[in-house]
Amino acid sequence: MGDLELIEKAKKEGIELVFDRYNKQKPLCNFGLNGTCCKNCHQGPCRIIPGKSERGICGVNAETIIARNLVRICASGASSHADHAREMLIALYKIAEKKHNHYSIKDEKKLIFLAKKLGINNRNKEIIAKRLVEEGLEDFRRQEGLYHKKEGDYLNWLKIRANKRLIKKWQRLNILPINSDLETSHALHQTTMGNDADPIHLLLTVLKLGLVDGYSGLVLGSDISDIVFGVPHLVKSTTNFGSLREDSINIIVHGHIPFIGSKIVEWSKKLEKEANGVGAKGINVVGMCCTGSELLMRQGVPFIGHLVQQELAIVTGVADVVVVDIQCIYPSLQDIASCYHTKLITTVDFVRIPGAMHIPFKVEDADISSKLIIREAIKAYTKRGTKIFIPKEKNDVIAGFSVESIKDLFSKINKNNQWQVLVDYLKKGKLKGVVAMVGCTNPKVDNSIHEEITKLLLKNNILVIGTGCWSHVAAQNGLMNMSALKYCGDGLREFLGLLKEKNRVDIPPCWHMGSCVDCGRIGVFFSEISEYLNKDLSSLPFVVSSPAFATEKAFSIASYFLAMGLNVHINPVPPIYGSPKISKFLTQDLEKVIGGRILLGDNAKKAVNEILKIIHSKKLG
Ligand code: BF8
Ligand code: SF4
Repeated sequence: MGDLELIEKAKKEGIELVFDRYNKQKPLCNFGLNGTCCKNCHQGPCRIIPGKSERGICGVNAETIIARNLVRICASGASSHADHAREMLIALYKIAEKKHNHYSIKDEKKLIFLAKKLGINNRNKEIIAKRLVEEGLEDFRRQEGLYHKKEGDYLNWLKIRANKRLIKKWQRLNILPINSDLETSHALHQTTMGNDADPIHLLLTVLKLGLVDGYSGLVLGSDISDIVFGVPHLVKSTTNFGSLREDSINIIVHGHIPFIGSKIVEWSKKLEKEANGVGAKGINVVGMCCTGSELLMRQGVPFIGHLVQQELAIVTGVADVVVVDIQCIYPSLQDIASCYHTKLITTVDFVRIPGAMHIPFKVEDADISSKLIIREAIKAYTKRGTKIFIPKEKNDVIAGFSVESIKDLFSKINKNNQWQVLVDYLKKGKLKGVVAMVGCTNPKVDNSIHEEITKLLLKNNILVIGTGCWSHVAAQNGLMNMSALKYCGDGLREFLGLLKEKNRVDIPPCWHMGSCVDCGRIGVFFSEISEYLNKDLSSLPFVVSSPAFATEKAFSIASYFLAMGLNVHINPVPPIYGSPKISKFLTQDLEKVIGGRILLGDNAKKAVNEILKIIHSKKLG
């Protein structure tokens, strides 16, 4: 797919890549891999060595260390998503204040839909938006329920977006979060030296943090971004490095929040003449990682690479600007950019990279910063070197499968009960289940595992939906266009054919639901079906797989799905192996507590076997 040629090119040019650094780190530390190291205080750091040092200096054992570490991973992941969502809320407030006209409320329908759920009634959309923001921000500051727990003292977004059956279950387990910031800070406190030493109690906190991640991060983030940028609908574009253009100025937008990217797309058209003035044919904006998905599904922008490909994009020699906001940005980008003409630009105050240019980006002066960034790209283009190689491969992609657009597709078959369309196919057994593919790529893993699992699922008549870096791998391998129908079993092909016929649009077998934050859409998708059927989510043939998870965020997303009662395949093995008790609890016993558990499987066949076992045990009808 061109990656190998680019890796070869980097080698020739003396450029160190993530894969080289991974090799230098080998062998990776076993204590870290097994979860049995603790540096939560300075009596240590401590490591658990069976038969030698079974306890840390404070007396804590392997189970507790592992459980505490998982809590900290989830607190970090959840706070990243919650910060993202808060950023969206603040931006919406500024937009509603109308003190600037850089952005507007694009999707009034979604605004009203959410406002109604929150009990907000007004005729003025700006007033509605501000009140909606206040309700969202309440999930970051509510203190009620701390001392005197009352009914309903938990996240507003969970109240309006979660499945009612699940809320009751979470209430029974006492894991309903009061407010996002409080829960993540509480989790850090809970896991300091001399605090919670009960591993099961700590693992329940992992589930609670999954709910924080889900409702004050993922679902909230996607909902607000829909209000500002519009609910995604089916859209066509391209993927792979072949979407870069030698004759044009290439701007790679990388990170997670769609504000910068959407403005750069807009201004790239307006400033085209300036680009022509330096001999470029035009300005080609492409997306990397989750920003790639955000821009793809709403503006049809090509998305060109996932986590471990970000450096390769610069190695092509045609990346004029790489502009980044938050999360999953390798600091090595600057080292590589400095070997070419590429300008790396950071935009968020708390994400700085030494050597990179910093152009602060605020929604209230988005146009100014966007123009500055584009003009930097125009300047950089004039300094392009000759070390250029753009892999030719380029695949078509169909994206934009929001819950709303999926229901629209179904409504052409059953106007009033949209979910019945999917349910009928599941009941008839023509579709065996739905699997959500999520998460990252990882240099530790052969990332073709994404593609292999996906193809096996399609062959087994499983509808595949998904987000994040999985979507890049799937799209780059042609699984998000019509050519992938050849991988589908007969039942799945019939289902997709029916949707195509009734809607008169191409429906590929893998449904791109968006960026990682859009895992919230997956949660809403599953929740709505479970509510429609009035059945526990854990009784339905739905599974989640994260075959190459890399980040803390990916683990907190997994906790969100686990808390919903879903079975979640996670690879590589999360840091749990240092305790047989914890491993057994998470991979077996958790099912009795919440309905789902962690599935392991380090290759596609093993993973799919595990997934199919679950799916076949949960037949509908
Ligand atoms: O949030 S899938 S490597 S890019 S964490 Fe990061 Fe993982 Fe990619 Fe987006 Ni998600
Ligand atoms: Fe060691 Fe306990 Fe301190 Fe952890 S909290 S570093 S196990 S003494």
